[in-house]
Amino acid sequence: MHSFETNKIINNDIERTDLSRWRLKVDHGRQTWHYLDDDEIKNWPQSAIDKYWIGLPFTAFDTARNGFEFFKQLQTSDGHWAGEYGGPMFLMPGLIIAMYITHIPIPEAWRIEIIRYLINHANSVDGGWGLHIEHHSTVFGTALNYVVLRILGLDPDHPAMVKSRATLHKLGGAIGIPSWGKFWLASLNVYDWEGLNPIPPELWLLPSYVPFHPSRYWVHTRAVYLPMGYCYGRRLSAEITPLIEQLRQELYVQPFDTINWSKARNNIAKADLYIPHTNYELIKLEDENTEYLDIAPVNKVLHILCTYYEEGPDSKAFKLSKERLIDYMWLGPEGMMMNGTNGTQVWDTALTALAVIEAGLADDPSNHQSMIHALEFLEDAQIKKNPKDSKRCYRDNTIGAWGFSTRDQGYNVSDCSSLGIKAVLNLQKLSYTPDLISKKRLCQTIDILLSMQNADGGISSYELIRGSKLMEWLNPAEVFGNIMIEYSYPECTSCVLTALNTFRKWYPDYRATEIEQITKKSIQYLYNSQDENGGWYGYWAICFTYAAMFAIQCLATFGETYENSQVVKKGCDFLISKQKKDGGWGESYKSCETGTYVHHENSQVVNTAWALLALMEGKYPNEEPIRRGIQLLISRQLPTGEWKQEAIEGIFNQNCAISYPNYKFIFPIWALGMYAKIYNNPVIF
Ligand code: LAN
Repeated sequence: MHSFETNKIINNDIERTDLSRWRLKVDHGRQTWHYLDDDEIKNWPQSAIDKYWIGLPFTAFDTARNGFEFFKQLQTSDGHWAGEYGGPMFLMPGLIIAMYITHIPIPEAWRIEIIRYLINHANSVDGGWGLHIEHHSTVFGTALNYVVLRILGLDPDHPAMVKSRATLHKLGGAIGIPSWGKFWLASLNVYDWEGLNPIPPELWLLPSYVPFHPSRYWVHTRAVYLPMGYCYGRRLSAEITPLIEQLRQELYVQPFDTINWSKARNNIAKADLYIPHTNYELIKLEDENTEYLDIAPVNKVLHILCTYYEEGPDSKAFKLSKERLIDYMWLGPEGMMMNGTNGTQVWDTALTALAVIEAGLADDPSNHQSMIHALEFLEDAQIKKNPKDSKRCYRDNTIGAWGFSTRDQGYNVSDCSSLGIKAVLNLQKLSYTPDLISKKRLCQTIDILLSMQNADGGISSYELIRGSKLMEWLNPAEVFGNIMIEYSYPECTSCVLTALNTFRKWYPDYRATEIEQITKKSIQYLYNSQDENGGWYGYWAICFTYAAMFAIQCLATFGETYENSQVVKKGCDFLISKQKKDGGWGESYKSCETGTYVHHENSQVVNTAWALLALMEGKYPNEEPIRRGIQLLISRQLPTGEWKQEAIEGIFNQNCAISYPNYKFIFPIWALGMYAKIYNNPVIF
């Protein structure tokens, strides 16, 4: 926010009053200035108008309030914060290829906007695409998105196609595409099933105690390989059309008929063609348990294929499945994309509510309605049942949990349930909100959280760790790391611990001993997962600054601070050592790939806010570096209250970046508000 500037040099040596005590009173146009005493000041905050005319710079609190004034406008009519969740570049191809194969018409408006998106996101140097929007061109990204544009009607002579095809050919053509790409191209009949390593659906027939049974995979990996196995087992390929004939020529650097397919994979014993009946039964259960959304976009579009082949285009299941494709589509400034999930509704809304409350903005009457609305949304989004036939489809209980997006999607995520309950407890504590969620339903959330601790004391994302780390050797997806099983994550562990501790303060009688036991073990896990430099590797956003915020915030709720805890001290010192000259922090997604802190060339408001929150929660004793970070956040705010989009914020599976555009509002508001509280909201020059 910019302050009023005069053309006179103000002499700061001349005695002046405490300028923060002045207020302008207005009455039918009458304007009078008043100098308040200690009592009066409490009930009459200084307004933006007062500050502007006195020439006072704006404070951290003003900036937080200003930021929320803007962000509040983005709250939807059902109480949540919507948002784009793009970034990955391998989701849309599955959708468009599946629609093409199953003859689902692609709406004309989608067609135009998807083309616009893909062309806008082609890398400017070589016209190709990578795994995600900030990635260099790869065969995976380029071949698949090339196919999408061809299906959507771009001519092979279109300049964008000529350029991207040249890049693809430079990379050796589509022959060397990673396995998920081979799968999609084979389904489209422009790759031979011979060229794939087997994806045997028979694995599902093994007794589930077998150590490598698929039910022990990480839930997303399991969700992907179930329908892939089904299609692979039946070698299902699209009928040949003129477009497919052409693609067969365009995608490769040698004639299609001369390709030696079995050399294209690394020879593994051939699976037989028998499809266990149970395979499709599990596919159906996943559809029914998620209202046909499925856990994420990858298995969603695979299910479209399976349902089409198994039940036919006129079946009820195919119709229901089709209707939920639209849930994944999002229109952004550059065109239409496919989101990484069916949205970020619960996650962003819970975080926003916590930020607003902790920043002290929820008390402002102008924000009451917004907070009530957020509470109503979270009440509605809490999952109210367990999955049908949960044992049969290897699912855990979900009653009382929150997922990442919506209730329909229906998967519990440890940290989403944690933020959900924490936000609800804090919202329901406000003087003006109704108690929408009963103690019974809050206890159900706690039951879920208490069931999620792994043997190492940490907490995973969706389920307990079910298999051995050795299973990573079987990881067939070359583009992602650590996807075969669940792991304990510092962020998830911190969130669960913080939630349990918050709950315990309200309801000290419920499962107190177990909460105590779990807490002790989890704190130990957090200590153990800190690296020798003092950082925590963050798995779900970039990267060390993100995890430090969660870990230190969590330890702080147990009274650990810079002064009394070696762990917190090390964590804070680590962050301080990464502060940039301009007072901010900027971390690159390369941190996630390499496992060591990599600076982004510029400070980022999101990384800065995370680092500041960690330092303030940890009670870092020196205000100066914190104030410099706050100054950076203030200086990056536009007069509208907005912060501009900077680099991509999120990550998954160590390698794929994903956008969280609401973070640039949520975390700066949170950090600025916290600063104002701790340091009595000084004027920042
Ligand atoms: C997400 C998004 C949210 C994220 C957090 C809640 C932030 C995290 O703390 C726990 C894990 C979770 C829920 C998560 C897991 C993996 C997801 C669903 C994603 C990163 C979004 C997209 C990704 C999904 C697996 C994409 C499909 C790719 C595959 C490799 C199957």
